[in-house]
Amino acid sequence: MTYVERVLEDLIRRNPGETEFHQAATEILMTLEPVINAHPEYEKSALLERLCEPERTILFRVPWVDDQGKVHVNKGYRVQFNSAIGPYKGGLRFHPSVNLSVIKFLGLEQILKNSLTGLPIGGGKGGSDFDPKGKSDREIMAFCQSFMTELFRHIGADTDVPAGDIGVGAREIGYLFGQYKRICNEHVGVLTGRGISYGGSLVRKEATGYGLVYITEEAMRLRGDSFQDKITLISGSGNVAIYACEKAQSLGAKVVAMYDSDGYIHDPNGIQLEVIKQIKEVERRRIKEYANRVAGATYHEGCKGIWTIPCDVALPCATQNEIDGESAEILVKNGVKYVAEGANMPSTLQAINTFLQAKQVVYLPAKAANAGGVATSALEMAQSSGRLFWEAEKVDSKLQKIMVNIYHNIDEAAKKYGFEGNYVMGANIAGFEKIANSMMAHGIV
Ligand code: NDP
Ligand code: 2IT
Repeated sequence: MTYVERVLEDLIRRNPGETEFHQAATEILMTLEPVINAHPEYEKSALLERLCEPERTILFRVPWVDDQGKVHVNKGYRVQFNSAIGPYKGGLRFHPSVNLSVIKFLGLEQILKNSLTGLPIGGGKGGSDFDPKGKSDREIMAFCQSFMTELFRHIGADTDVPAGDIGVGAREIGYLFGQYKRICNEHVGVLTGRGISYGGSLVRKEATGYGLVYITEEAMRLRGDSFQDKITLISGSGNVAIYACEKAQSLGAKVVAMYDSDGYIHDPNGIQLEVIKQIKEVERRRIKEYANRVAGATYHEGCKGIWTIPCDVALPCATQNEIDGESAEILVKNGVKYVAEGANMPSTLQAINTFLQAKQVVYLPAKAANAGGVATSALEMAQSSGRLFWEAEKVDSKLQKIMVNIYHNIDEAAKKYGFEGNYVMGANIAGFEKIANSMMAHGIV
């Protein structure tokens, strides 16, 4: 048994039931074999065992009172996974499916993603099993204040800087920041994704979706191709999906379908994004509404059917394991050329294999493809510590350069180890090398 296999077996045994964490660790560790073989000193210093064990795991109670006066108790999490290259950095997810396994898979991915950005940010993730759906603004505020009343003692602008993820957007970040500032009496860059009027960065809201399209555009450009007239599917209709759609459409793509967790809409004439924004960002209603408002569009219950629509480009932007092996096979059979992941771990291990084996498909994995969000968070941190405010063009051009660089780095890392075109290998290896160097430099810590 190799070192990598042993570490993985131990990890699965010592973290029972954490299926999402096992999945992410398997995907990552199994690609690191060539680097590990080239560096026997990594095994001697138990580098992989240390990488896979969070530096700190914080679990806490979040009590809050709803509008009827009923008391609820949710679970709160912050996993401070790895600070080798910078302060812990990563989002907070509020969704009923959140558990320790989900937060750990996200945290492990985040370490390598943040390394790929080229910026000094470590990896962390947090959240709660709180469900923001259907809650009043006051209930959201009460929950966020209670969550921060514990979290504040573990975070800081140079220690750990949370941001948004599923269920945590501008509104939640505002309430979380307000409570942090009240408790600590400090107006600092302790959260990113803040409003523009109180320390946020222009383009952060759009950054994950735009970045996803920029890296895909670079992959297309190098193949003499572009987004022009590409039939595109985008899953989800939240922050990442909406801004991926906006940028893809501006480059000429024809986005024909999107979804929320109830079902998908199909608009063969091309999605009218203003209608989606109105329904999702302004009214906070279900995507089903779109079919009532736009002639020619249809609504279909359930999410999975979206992947049966023939397309050139698939941008999964909702959640983990939304593309299983069967859906991946249908996408490939229907001729998909580019699959780029806005969501974290949207493809199952079987789906990844299907994409990698299909020679016609360029597959850009999440930790590279969706790194634009956290990269722009790091730009927000730089502006906060410098007490500066950069114009949108400056942030956007930095984001674009970062995404193009990520593409070239993962491409070169794949080639270096003899896996040309395999960006899963490329992204894991390129992200890992910088972490490994830093961890070795720090000694056994
Ligand atoms: P949002 O909460 O804004 O949107 C999430 C979208 O995904 C909604 O349309 C939601 O539908 C849908 N969704 C969530 N869970 C499920 C599910 N179990 N089944 C089907 N649909 C689901 O989140 P974001 O757009 O911020 O995040 C989307 C993905 O992108 C996540 O995987 C996140 O980790 C990743 N990501 C986000 C970044 C960011 O900066 N925000 C950065 C990098 C990655 P519904 O409203 O019905 O729940
Ligand atoms: O998954 C992610 O990279 C995010 N949710 C964004 C994290 C961040 O700190 O901006």
